[in-house]
Amino acid sequence: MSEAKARTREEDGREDRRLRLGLLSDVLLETTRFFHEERFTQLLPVILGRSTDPLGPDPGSSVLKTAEIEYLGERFYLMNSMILHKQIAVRDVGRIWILSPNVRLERRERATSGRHLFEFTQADFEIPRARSADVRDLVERYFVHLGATLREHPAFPALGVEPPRFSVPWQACTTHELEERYGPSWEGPASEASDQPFWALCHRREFYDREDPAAPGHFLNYDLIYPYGYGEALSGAEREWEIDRIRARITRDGVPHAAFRAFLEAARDLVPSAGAGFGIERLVRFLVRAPHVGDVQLFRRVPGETPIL
Ligand code: ASN
Repeated sequence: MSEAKARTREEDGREDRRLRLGLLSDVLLETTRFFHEERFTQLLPVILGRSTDPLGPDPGSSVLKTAEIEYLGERFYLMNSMILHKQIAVRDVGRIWILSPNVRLERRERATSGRHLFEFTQADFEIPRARSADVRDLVERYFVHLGATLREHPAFPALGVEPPRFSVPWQACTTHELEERYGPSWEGPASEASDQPFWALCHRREFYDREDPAAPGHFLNYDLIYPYGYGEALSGAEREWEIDRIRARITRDGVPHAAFRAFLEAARDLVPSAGAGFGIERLVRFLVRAPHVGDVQLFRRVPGETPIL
């Protein structure tokens, strides 16, 4: 290949990235507008916490460890997610949302999944006294809002992709039904087989997702899965909010109590709530059909890749 052609391809890559980042910027604007119109209070994110999301047990999780630092004699964890802070915030403030930077030290092998990053931003929200169906309805309205407001965005024709058309309500299946149909690694094939996002209900997961008191062994949580093989978009749940149930779940999960001491102290009078979080980069990757989620970041954070800065 001649040098001129190589340069052109690099310039094309740069132009694609500029277009994707332009769309991402408008996704942030429309997300902010939506949550504001839905009467959520936006909080600023927390980056260092005395407790953070254990990200497990979850068969889908592949983090090597939780990053931590020592500062003035105190141990702080880098935020895996703000779920524990959200439970305090929903008690103290009410309906809240946050654009929350998360650090997840994913295994090197995750580089090729197309959708894992060691640093990303999620839109994370929580609603007092909400139930699973309320959150799923809100998320569907959010996607319809995005589809309507971004339909004419110039990035779509410039990148040669169709703007998304969302038709709601979306199908909801339990993970048990999905496993029966597609096997234990159902997410990829089920996503490939769909042309609209769909809900996957009832995952056995972290202690903060509520186990159905009427049906132990069943969980009042939900994932949203993108179609066309783009995989997980969002995860959320009704929450465990009674301190004794939280303690029992932490013990059952075998995660170290010491890492949650600060949370257990702060979590004495929680309120029932439900919420969810979705990755902004995964959302934009899906909208523009980018090969890798790192393609929508200016400073790529792909496991095992050395970032330019
Ligand atoms: N944000 C998710 C939730 O609300 C938790 C996570 O990111 N692990 O359930």
